[in-house]
This record gives sequence, structure tokens and C-alpha cells, in this order.
Amino acid sequence: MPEERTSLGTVYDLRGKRVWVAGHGGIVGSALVRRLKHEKCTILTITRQEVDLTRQDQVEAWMRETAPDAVFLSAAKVGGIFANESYPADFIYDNLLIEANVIRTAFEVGVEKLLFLGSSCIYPKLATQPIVEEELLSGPLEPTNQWYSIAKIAGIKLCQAYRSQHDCDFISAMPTNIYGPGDNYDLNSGHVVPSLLQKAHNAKMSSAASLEIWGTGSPMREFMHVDDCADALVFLMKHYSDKGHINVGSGKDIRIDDLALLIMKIVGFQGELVRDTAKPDGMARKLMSSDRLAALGWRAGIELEAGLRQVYAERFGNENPRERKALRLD
Ligand code: GFB
Repeated sequence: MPEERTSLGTVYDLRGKRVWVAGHGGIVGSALVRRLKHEKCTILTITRQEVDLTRQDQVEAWMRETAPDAVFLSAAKVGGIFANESYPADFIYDNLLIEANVIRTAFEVGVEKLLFLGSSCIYPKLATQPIVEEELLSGPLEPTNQWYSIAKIAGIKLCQAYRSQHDCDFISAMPTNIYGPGDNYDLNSGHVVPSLLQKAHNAKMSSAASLEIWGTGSPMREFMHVDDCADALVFLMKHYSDKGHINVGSGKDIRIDDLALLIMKIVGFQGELVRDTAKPDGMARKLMSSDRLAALGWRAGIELEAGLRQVYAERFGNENPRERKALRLD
């Protein structure tokens, strides 16, 4: 049973509630389901094949039938920098529809509390670092993910509008770059962590001379293990109720080339690091300030190297019994 990391009063008690995790098949949704098993609530899930969240009639039928008390809206069209650039229409259209359908129907069926998940890419390209929540809409967006970003900003505004007009307890959380079990390992559409784990593993297995990263390697990114993220989201569901969105980060960032070197060390690949500078860098830096979350009493607990070691061992196997024991894999 995870410890409660705060002495704050509970504003929303999950005990006995029917809680829908929208998007339970994704990396964050599946971590939320794992985390919610420690709460005394009923977890509701539905697959994409059964209910298409971009279809309003299907969303309405499902929500009327199941009558959730609380909703974690973690369903989204997501992907790494290349996928965002390649499929702008899908990223803006699918995400706008999913948010509009679920948030509107949550109001109609009387959902007591809804948590909408955004992303650190809502912030302007040149936002002051670490990025505080007030930086939203203070400048132009990073072009590589502006489509996704606009859709996520619309989701925040939808929650605020329903709170303002109808007094709905709908909140928004902005997680930083997430990694962990259930990630997408496709090299074209995935994010940097699973891609580099996969590339380094392939390079080791084939005794390759080098590992190629995209871009210059100079961008900085903040990473958070998805189990930390899920714990923070459950914490916010219970303890946060405000119209302002709130950042969910680890508070530390790392250069992409240093991340690659760390992953090479973990995987045990000793070749050369090369850079494909024809590929985009994206934002130079996007370290969020998570001071507001810390002030509520929550902090991330999983260090990057330990988290990466665990993910690598789980995904690709780890034959070292001492390390398996240390990582609690058995
Ligand atoms: O994780 P990533 O695709 O997303 O890329 P973003 C992070 C950084 O790693 C970029 C570099 O500077 C990439 O150029 N990188 C180096 C690589 N090698 C690789 C590689 O093999 N694969 C990938 N994917 N990147 C996303 C947004 O931006 O962040 C999404 O596009 C979302 O919409 C997500 O917001 C959290 O951090 O650049």
C-alpha cells in the first residue's frame, strides 16, 4: 500500500467510488490502474475496440451505462518528436475530440471529479526555466509539437470553463516526459527513452560500432518514472481542487547525449555515440517547476538511473541474479 505523502486534508475520498481510467492501455493509464488497486475503489476500463473516444455517441453510451464517480482522462494520441511532426492532423484532431467528448459527457452524467492529463509541451518554446504554471500562453509554441500542445491547452481550458460555468470539480495535471513499463518501443513513433534503450540493446546484440541519436544531443529533458507519475495523479485527485493546472515533474533534467551515455552504460554497450543532426532537436529545454506540487506535500521518489535500470531489466531481461534481486524483479 503506497504511503500517503501528505498531512493535507482529503478533498476527494476515492473509497467506494467508481473510477474510470480512460486510456488504461497506455503507459500512464496502465500505471494508474496498478496504483489504484491500492485504493478501495472500483476501477472501470474499456478498450478502444469497444468504445472509440473520438465518437461522442459511444462515449455518452458508455458513461451513462457505467456512471463513473471519478475519471482520470489519460487517453490521448501521443508520440515522440518525429510522430508529432509527421501526423499533425491526427495529433490535434484526435486529442480535441477525446477531450471534448469525455469532459462534456462527464458534466452531463454528473461525474464528481475529473483529472485531465496534459503535457509539459503546452509551454512556450522560450519559457523561463524551470517553467512555472503561469508561463502558459506567454509566448509562441515549439513548432514540432504545436498541434498536440494546442489540443492539450484546449483540454485545460475545457476543464476551467466547466468549473466556471457549471461548478464542476475538473482539474488538470501536466506531467513531464514519462518513461516506464508499457512504453512504445517503436523507433519511429516512440519517445527518446524507449528508443534509446531499444537502439542500445540492438547495438549490443549485433556488436555494432556505434549508436545513433537524433539531433545535436544538446537539448535537455526532464524525465519521470510512470509509477511516480501515477502516484502523483492519484494524490492530486484526492487533494487538489483548483482551476489552475499543476505541473508534475521530477525537478531534474539531463542532456540528451548524457542520457544516451547513461543508457549505453546500463545496457553495457561500449560503442561510439553518433548524432543525426538532420533530425529535429525540438525544445532546447523544458524543465518544469513542480514547486506547487511539492508545497502540497508530494515529491518524486524514483531516481532516473534506478528507474532506467529497472525498465531495461524488465523489458530486455537481466541475467545478473544480484542485480535482479536489487531491482526486486523476482
Ligand atoms: O522524447 P522525444 O521524442 O520528445 O525527444 P520531445 C526528446 C529529445 O530526444 C529530442 C532526442 O531532442 C530528440 O531529438 N532524441 C535523440 C530522440 N535520439 C532520439 C531517438 O532515437 N528517438 C526520439 N524520439 N528522440 C515530445 C512531444 O517532445 O514530448 C510530445 O513531441 C510530448 O508531444 C512529449 O509532449 C512529452 O520531448 O522532444
